[in-house]
Amino acid sequence: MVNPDTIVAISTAPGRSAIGLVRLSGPNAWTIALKHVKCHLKPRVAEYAKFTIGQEILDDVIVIFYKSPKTYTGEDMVEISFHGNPLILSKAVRAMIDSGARLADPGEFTKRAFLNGKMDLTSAEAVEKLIDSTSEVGIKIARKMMNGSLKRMIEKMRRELLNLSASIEVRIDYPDEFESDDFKLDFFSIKNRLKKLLSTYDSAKIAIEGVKVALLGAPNVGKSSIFNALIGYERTIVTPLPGTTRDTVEAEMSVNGMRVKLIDTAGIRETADEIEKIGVSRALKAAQEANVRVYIVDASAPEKGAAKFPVDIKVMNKIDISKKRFKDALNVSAKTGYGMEKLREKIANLTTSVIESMDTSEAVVMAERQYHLLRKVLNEIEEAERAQKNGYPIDIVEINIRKAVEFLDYITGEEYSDDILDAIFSNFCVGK
Ligand SMILES: Nc1nc2c(ncn2[C@@H]2O[C@H](COP(=O)(O)OP(=O)(O)OP(=O)(O)O)[C@@H](O)[C@H]2O)c(=O)[nH]1
Ligand SMILES: [Mg+2]
Repeated sequence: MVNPDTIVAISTAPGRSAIGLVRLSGPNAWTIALKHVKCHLKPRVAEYAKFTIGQEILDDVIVIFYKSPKTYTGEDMVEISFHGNPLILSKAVRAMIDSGARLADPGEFTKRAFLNGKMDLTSAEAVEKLIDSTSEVGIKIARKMMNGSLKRMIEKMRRELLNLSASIEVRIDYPDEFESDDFKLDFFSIKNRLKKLLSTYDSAKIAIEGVKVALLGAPNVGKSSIFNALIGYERTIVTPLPGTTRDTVEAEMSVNGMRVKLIDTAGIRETADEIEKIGVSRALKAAQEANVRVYIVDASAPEKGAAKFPVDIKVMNKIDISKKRFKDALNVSAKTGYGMEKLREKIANLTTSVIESMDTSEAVVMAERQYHLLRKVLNEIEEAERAQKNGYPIDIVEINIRKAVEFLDYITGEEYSDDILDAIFSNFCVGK
């Protein structure tokens, strides 16, 4: 282990709460804690104590000691629960730094868990996703990944690829014995599994990050009015002037316990205005990235022609000043509130179905890093397949297979570099 020092951090969320937890990990964790609490040192037993700094009592606490290697990080650890006042917690952390600990870097506890072989990189990434998840499905798949679902699948593919590579090598080493054999590697199954795995990424992302709902349409149709009505406060500016909203504006709302990111956009039209032009291109980008697209039309002056993107919900707004009702759309009025409950319901149904359509029975890809590496694995396999088809020598085919194995190893952390670890763990909070 490269990191023999002892780290300390507040592990609960910032702010006031009933309890605030401070964690220590490293060879001196117990010694440092014992400078501040008197305990009987029975591992894994919660003990009541007074946390002192010098002669002064800081707080009444509950302390648990954990003995290496059966701990989260694999090192000796101590967890101390204080009353959740940020002042108490930061004072306690400072006291333990004075006693020889170092403030932990973001994600350092989990990084140490990885370096000490307590978990592979996919499990470490799953910890972050589990904490960030905004839906029950997200929690479920993150838990599975934490328990090694993706790792097992990757290890199986790795074994298969190494077997292929071995069967090539034996032919390279003993060409005479295989002279007349019609050697063909079959990549079909592994390719399919990779494709299936890659296809889980989009829904997994939604399950973790929440559903993106974009409000789109021509200028002045009432997008911002509907946006404000849905989130329940005047977040964006509404005026009778077309082209009021210039940038995309985001706000969160909760739908059936899921986080929904609602996006107000600039009205889409041809314009010479430089600022508005950028706004329009951002609106089109939002349309592209959204999971649910709400297309809004002014019912009192409906424009001709269809939207330039697929529409999930069509809304006719300003129905209060329109003589007509529209059958193929939701008739609403942001002004009077008419139909708004129905719109809310429709958004809720669509967002729920986006997430519930997800197959949670198998391993899924949740992190962008994993996704990109798996794409590279697939590329190498396809390359190998092509090389074989074109009749290249088998040692050329093997190069691709070896590379595929290498990329698989990066996913699990069988192979890693400091840069990769930094990139992964710097996204974590301090104390994780
Ligand atoms: N009568 C009526 N007026 C509405 C309704 N919804 C919005 N308006 C009015 O329509 C005008 C434009 O509303 P906005 O919400 O700013 O429209 P927008 O689509 O965001 O417009 P841009 O940001 O310019 O693209 C404002 O004067 C609103 O008060 C409605 O349901 N009924
Ligand atoms: Mg607007």
